[in-house]
Parts: sequence; structure tokens; C-alpha cells
Amino acid sequence: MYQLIIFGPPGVGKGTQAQLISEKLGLSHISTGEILRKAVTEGTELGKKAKEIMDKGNLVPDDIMNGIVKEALSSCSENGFILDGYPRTVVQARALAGIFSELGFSEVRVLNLIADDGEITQRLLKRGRSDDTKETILNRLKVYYDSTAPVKEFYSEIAKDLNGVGDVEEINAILLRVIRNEA
Ligand code: B4P
Repeated sequence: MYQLIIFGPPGVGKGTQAQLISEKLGLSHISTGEILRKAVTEGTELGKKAKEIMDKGNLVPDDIMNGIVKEALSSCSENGFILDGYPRTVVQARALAGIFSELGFSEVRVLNLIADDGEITQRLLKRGRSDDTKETILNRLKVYYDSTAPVKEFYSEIAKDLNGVGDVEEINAILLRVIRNEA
């Protein structure tokens, strides 16, 4: 059973790679960003609250995110899961450690994708989602360095740094080799 977290700054390609990996290995792709965007589209209470926060590039409160992820992990595929966009704070990482031990997931690995701020900014401006404006991207990067980057320390023993710049399929092939312990 694959127990994976894909980690990195906004726009590094977490969603892109997690989608490909989940299709190829038959995993549950748990993207907290996608879950929130679906709630926004459906106009639920969570969606109304989340839209305002996301459009500013800030983080949705930890307790909400922890509950969402616990529920998603409780019914994940028997092949395993790839968590994309979570944890984004040390508080979330600590909560996740508790969820993992409750659910018996003890072989978790972290794929840490790397790209510089210039590359990320260009990608996001090109994509043009409602949270991809220049001002919001700047705040998302600030939030990343302030609140999310410290999570890397938390996972220093189980994380592997991987280059996120280059051809999507080539990056994917490298990630799959790492996941299958071939690299
Ligand atoms: P997310 O949906 O997680 O989005 P992201 O970090 O911006 O993007 P990702 O890294 O997945 O990049 P992608 O593959 O799409 O978060 C959005 C917001 O939701 C957050 O700001 C926050 O408000 C909220 N949120 C989510 N999770 C939360 C949590 N746990 N706690 C609190 N709040 C939370 O790629 C980006 C672009 O680059 C795409 O256009 C893609 O096509 C392109 N691309 C990908 N790989 C490429 C490559 N190799 N070369 C060139 N372009 C590439």
C-alpha cells in the first residue's frame, strides 16, 4: 500500500503530478485544494468561507482541513493514497501524525518538489485561476515561506527532494521510480 504526501510551494506541480501518480498506481488522490474548490462551486457553507480566504492566498483554518483529510483518508483506496496540498502548517502535520497512527498508516513517504519563485510565478500567471493574480501569488509565496516551509523540517527523515522543473512526463517518470524504490 502506497502512503504518499506530495509537498512543495504553490504551483510547483503537486496537483499535476499527484493526478498522474494516482491514475498510474490506482491511489486515492486527496487534494485539499480540489476539495475546497468543489465546495466553492457547490456553494456550501465551507465553500462560502473558503472562497474569500483562498482568493486572498491565505490558508483555510487548520481544524477544518484536519477534519476533511481524516474523513478522506478513512475511505481511501486499498492501493493507498497521495495527499496533495496537505499538510500546509506544522499544526496540520501534527494532526496528521495522529490520524496516521489511528488509521494504522506507518510507512508514509514525502515527495518534496522544488522550483524557484520565478518559475512558479510564471506558471501560475499563465494558469489564471481566481487565486492566480500577481498580488495573490505574492501572498501565497509569503504564506508558504512563513507557515508551510517549516513542515519540511517535520518530515526531514522521510522526505526526498525532487526537481519540479522540466517536462511533466519526465518528472513523473522520476517520481514513479522513487515511489517504486527504483531510484
Ligand atoms: P492548491 O489547490 O493546493 O494549489 P497550488 O499549491 O496552487 O498548486 P499545485 O502545486 O498543486 O500546482 P499545479 O500542479 O496545479 O491550493 C490552493 C489554495 O487552497 C491555497 O492557496 C489555500 O488557500 C487553500 N488550501 C489548500 N489546501 C489547504 C490546506 N491544507 N490548508 C489550508 N488551506 C489550504 O500546477 C500549477 C500550474 O503549473 C498548472 O497550470 C500546471 O499545468 C503547471 N505545471 C505543472 N507542472 C509543470 C511543469 N513541470 N512545467 C511547467 N508547468 C507546469
